[in-house]
Amino acid sequence: PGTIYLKDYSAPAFLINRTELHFELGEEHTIVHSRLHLLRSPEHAGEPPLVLQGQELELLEVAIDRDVLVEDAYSVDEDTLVIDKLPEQCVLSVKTRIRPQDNSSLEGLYKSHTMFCTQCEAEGFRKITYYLDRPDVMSVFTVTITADPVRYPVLLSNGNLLEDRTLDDGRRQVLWHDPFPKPCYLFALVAGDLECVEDQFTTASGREVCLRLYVEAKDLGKCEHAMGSLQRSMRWDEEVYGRMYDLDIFNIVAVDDFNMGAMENKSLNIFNTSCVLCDPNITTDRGYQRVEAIVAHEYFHNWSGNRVTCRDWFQLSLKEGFTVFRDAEFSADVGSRTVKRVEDVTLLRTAQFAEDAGPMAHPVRPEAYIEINNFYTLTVYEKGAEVVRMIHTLLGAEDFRRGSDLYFQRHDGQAVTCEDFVRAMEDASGVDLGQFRRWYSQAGTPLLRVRDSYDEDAQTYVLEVSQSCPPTPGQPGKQPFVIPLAMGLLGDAGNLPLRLAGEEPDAETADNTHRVLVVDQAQQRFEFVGVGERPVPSLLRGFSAPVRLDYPFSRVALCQLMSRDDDGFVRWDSAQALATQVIGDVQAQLAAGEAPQVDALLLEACASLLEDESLEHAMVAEMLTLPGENYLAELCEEGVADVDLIHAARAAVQAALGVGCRELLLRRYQALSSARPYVAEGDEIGRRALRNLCLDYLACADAAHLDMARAQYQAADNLTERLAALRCLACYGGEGDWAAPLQAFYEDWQDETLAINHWLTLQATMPDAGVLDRVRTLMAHPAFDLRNPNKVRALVGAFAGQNPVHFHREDGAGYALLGEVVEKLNASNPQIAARLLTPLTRWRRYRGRGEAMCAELERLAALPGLSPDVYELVSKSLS
Ligand code: B3K
Ligand code: ZN
Repeated sequence: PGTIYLKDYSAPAFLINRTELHFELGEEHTIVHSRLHLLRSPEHAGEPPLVLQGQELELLEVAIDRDVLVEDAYSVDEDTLVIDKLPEQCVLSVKTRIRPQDNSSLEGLYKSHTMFCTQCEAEGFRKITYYLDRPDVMSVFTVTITADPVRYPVLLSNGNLLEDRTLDDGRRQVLWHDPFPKPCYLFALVAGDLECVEDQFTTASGREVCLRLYVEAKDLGKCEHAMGSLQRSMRWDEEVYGRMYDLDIFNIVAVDDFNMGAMENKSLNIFNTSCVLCDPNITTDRGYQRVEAIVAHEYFHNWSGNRVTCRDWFQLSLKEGFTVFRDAEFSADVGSRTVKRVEDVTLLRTAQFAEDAGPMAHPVRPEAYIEINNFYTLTVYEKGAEVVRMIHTLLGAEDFRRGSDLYFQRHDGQAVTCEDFVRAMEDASGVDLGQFRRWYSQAGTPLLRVRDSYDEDAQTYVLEVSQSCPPTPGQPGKQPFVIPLAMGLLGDAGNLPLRLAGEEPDAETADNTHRVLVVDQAQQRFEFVGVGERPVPSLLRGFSAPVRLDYPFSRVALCQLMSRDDDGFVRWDSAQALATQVIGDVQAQLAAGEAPQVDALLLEACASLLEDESLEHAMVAEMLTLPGENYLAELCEEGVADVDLIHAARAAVQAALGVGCRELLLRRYQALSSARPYVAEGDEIGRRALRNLCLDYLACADAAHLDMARAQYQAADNLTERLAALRCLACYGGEGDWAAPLQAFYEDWQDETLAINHWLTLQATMPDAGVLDRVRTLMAHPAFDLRNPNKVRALVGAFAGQNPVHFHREDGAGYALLGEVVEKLNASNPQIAARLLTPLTRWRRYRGRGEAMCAELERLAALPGLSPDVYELVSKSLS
């Protein structure tokens, strides 16, 4: 497979003003008839040939302006249809036959159970018909669908329904028209036996929008939360970004077999059922929040993605980074801002930092790819969102909004670049983002080293800040980034006023206890004056930049920040840092064969958190949650992470805290119980999170507390409490404790595939020695299906990603299991195969495991018929 480079971009030689598609949906095959209204681009001199992309298509007929072409007037191969000597303007008709029922890649037009649906981003449209399958070709689509009315009572596409009639042969035909020009990746079609929930939304301009959520009849009762989320997002985008919805209809369709979370097709979003359906018995609290965030994310794409789209796929973060930032702010506004930030930073530091330090590291705007599907990454999405957040921080909310208004106004209806976005921000604010642009072109996580000194006589406090960034593939050296460093200084009685040397002391700075230092050189010095006492620095407040911070915090300082800093994120982060240090102590003790000794400071800190009734429950739960094993591994140097030691040390610390805080945990657990029926809203979610965390500590500390878990399981009226209880039994009990409840859970919920997926994950992430065999057994269970990505992720993905001790078994059996599944999926669903493979790409991290991990990668590399998706990951990991 070849590499595609950003530097090779050239504008399309043809435009497609209008696209007419006609689908004859059938049980054996589907006929697609397209009429493309082509125009040679005025910018292109000469008579370039028309090169259309197409894959797995059976070409039946080609015609130009109604003249059917003879076979030597065009050429076809596996990937293209090439036509020479086209007139400057013409209508090209192409008839193809496709087989959606055999399409297991879940890209293009395919079948999920009995329904037809599409997924075109990034390059799935070429599996539907020959086309200029690139995002900078925008066209007005008109779509007719004919189908059996009994099997497919619902027939949907983008835009407005213009016609609906029964043909002479009894088939039904509908006609959809989308007035907004769009790239083909936003095209969608759905045909199935679905029911819908309907509601409405009135835009600020008075437009009445009909909102419909299409699901299988059995799921009609699970739509309320998504519908409410949609309405909240529509309102939020009007209020915060001034963006209004632009059609009279907005549809969401839920599909069981889907490669990712959801897709923002114009006015016809298609969702993985797991990201839209909600019910207390099948959805966790986290799940409710995830649904709200994803519904918002896809809705927000209507402007950041659809009205203004990407010129090419290297610009993917233009729509994804911006939209993730938008959905994160939405979640922060409708829920708890600090908790949302903590969750996002945890993901970023655990998984994106690992990506940025591994063989697939790439800039937010990549420069080369083999398979674009491999670049829907945490870097493009999450780090891309951090880059937009930094622009927001540097410009301030008002200028950022001006920049966003200018961007939408300037580029409405266009396919543009990250550069266009940054320029709009600059033009609207007057802030020079020249050097800031390096965040788009340089890969790797910068390291921010901070050292300080205090001069009591001079009353000055100096921060010496230096930045560096490790080499990444193809980028040995890096230039300094622009790093907004939000900070404050904590004194004995609270935050100190901040004044830099050279600044006038005035009334305004007197109560200025928070500021953003702009770090833009390799080394920099910030001198604060009038500092009356040696402060504890509160650094990187709100995680103001996606960097690793290196400052030698004492444990006492961490405890102060934890209990008293103004910034909720810093309070949480200090708790994490303290726990990380203590787990590090225990690792060293265990490695030396000594008994673990848990620093009393951590115990005291946890105890005071448990005693503090004034703190938000969710926040206490976050602060008491020990850093995860993957994060701890991520903090290690290459070749050093020892999964067994990390696991043992973390577990020992958790048990010690459970023992040490037993009374407080018990008291809090009881006090947090509630007789009220389940609601998935903020305070209640926080209450359950903290209560479940208390239970987890108690059960970890002493198996006698498993009775509480059993009681909780029995009493629970929701999945969140049921799963937390089951997890305690499964992690801290023996087979006698978990076997029967696991079986009972299956019997109770076997008809709810989304609940059963949690059941699969739980069993794949258990710590017992039998887990690998259990995963194998479950792969043959009726609840599993290799064709369904949710199930693959729930079982195999969870085992490889969330059970480090057993995935990294010394005998290599974990790697072999993953390799086998990747090999199977390589043929049927390459996108999922490549995703699943990710844990193996981290082979440089782990002590004593690199060789075995590489051996599995090499075995895969040598397989015949490797998809470009898997080939790219395997070859880049090994190089
Ligand atoms: N834009 C889609 C992702 C498409 C992934 C294609 N491999 C969903 C989203 O980010 O909103
Ligand atoms: Zn997106």
